[in-house]
Amino acid sequence: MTGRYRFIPYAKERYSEEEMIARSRRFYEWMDERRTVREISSRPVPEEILENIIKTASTAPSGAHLQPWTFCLISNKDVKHRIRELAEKEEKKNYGGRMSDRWVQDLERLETTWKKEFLDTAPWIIVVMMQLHRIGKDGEKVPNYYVTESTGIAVGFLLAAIHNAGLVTVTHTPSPMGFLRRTLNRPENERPYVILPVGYPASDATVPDLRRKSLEEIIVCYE
Ligand code: IYR
Repeated sequence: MTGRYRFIPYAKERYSEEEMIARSRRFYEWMDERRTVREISSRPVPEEILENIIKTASTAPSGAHLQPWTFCLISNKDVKHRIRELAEKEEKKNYGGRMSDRWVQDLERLETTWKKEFLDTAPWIIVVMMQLHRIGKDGEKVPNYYVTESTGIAVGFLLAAIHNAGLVTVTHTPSPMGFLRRTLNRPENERPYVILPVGYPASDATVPDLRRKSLEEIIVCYE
């Protein structure tokens, strides 16, 4: 690796306590409006928005700051359709017996199926790849660290950025996802992490009227 980083001051006090309370509440209320949407409009979305969203994701922390991720940004209709065909082929097998009865039963109330129309309709698809290792000067494997965790955090940032832009997505994880590396012609050190179709919600899109766990259900206080 190259030399050490230069360290720069960061201890700026940004907000008063009151502002912090208001901002944290407003951010929570805004994030609480985010929903997974499976019906996505074909209405075009400017590429610049997608670039900003991806730049935001890449501000995530990562193991040893190695940023072990690649975002494949797809608008090509044929590539999207190919991904749909291959994803549906796997999902048909998953819903048709590869997932446990309990799993299918747990998904029933969300009404998900093997059909993934959003892979054709969404103007953009982001396929997030994690870089399992780096490739050294002589082609040798050089390790990355906490690759799954780092990429997961970046995807969290990505979801927040998509919502912030006023767009919607669904975290789609057909299993297995190996076909993506071949279809997108990615190197062997990359492994698909998730597929995110991005766009406006379709005009007739609906979402389940679900509830989130209350604070009491998710928090344990040690005061
Ligand atoms: N990967 C499949 C199945 C699926 C699994 C879970 I857990 C979900 O929360 C939703 C779907 C699919 O994408 O349909």
